[in-house]
Amino acid sequence: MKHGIYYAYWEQEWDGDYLYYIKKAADIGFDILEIAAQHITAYNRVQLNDIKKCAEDNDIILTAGIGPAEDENLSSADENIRKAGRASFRETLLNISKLNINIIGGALYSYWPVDYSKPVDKEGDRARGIAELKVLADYAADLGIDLCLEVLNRFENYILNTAEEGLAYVKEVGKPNVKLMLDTFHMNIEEDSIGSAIRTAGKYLGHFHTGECNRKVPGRGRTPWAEIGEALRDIGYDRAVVMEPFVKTGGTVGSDIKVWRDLSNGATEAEMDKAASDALMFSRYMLG
Ligand SMILES: [Mn+2]
Repeated sequence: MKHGIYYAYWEQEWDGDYLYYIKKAADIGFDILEIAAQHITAYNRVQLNDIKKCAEDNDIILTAGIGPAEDENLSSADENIRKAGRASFRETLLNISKLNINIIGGALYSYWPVDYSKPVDKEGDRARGIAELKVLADYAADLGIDLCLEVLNRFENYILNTAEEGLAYVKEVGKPNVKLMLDTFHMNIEEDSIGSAIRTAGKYLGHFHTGECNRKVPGRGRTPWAEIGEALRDIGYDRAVVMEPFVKTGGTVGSDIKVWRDLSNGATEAEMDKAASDALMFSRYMLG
């Protein structure tokens, strides 16, 4: 099991100086840094190579997260939007492959954050997303990338809210590199039992996010970490565990994540680093 952290813990925008965060993650002792895939398409060959080399030099594995834009939604009823989604995903996957990234997770089957002022067509979106992902999966497989479909809570998406729904979807896509992704924050809202949800995912679990119920770092809340660790050991999970804390207000990150109060107690960057370090030790102990 490898442990990581999502760079946006320290950032207010869905982009950042990844060279800086790779070094920081390595200094703290993480194995993995997860980055946002959205802006990777804007990076030139030199920038991509610098990030790849920095990760290698610091013994950091990179993974990617994505919340697709509404106008690039693979499940949209609008053929032009699906077409834009296909093109965008192919470019993104090609670029992350240049960073040796082989895991991308998130709401790949939809868009994020969802605009609930619009009508919801769960069945239609589900069917269109499955058809698109069957094709995209083969493209990703050629690049050595696993597509990990994140189950989200009802306030953020409507297609996959539980591990059971996620598993059925992944099985319908039916591609070995399309896997399920769970996140303790979302499971806390939707699942009857977090342990059972992890066991439901079983061998289909391809990526795992952690965080407390209010998105503080693991170990500072009431999430059932012992139950989660037991379930992960039961299914023999040996892939990435990436903590995804959000504790600061402001910027697009604060707004998209709905952080309306400072959950860090006014922490300085050094104190944020220390909290991440404590959470890493806690996670290795509880989940490994
Ligand atoms: Mn997540």
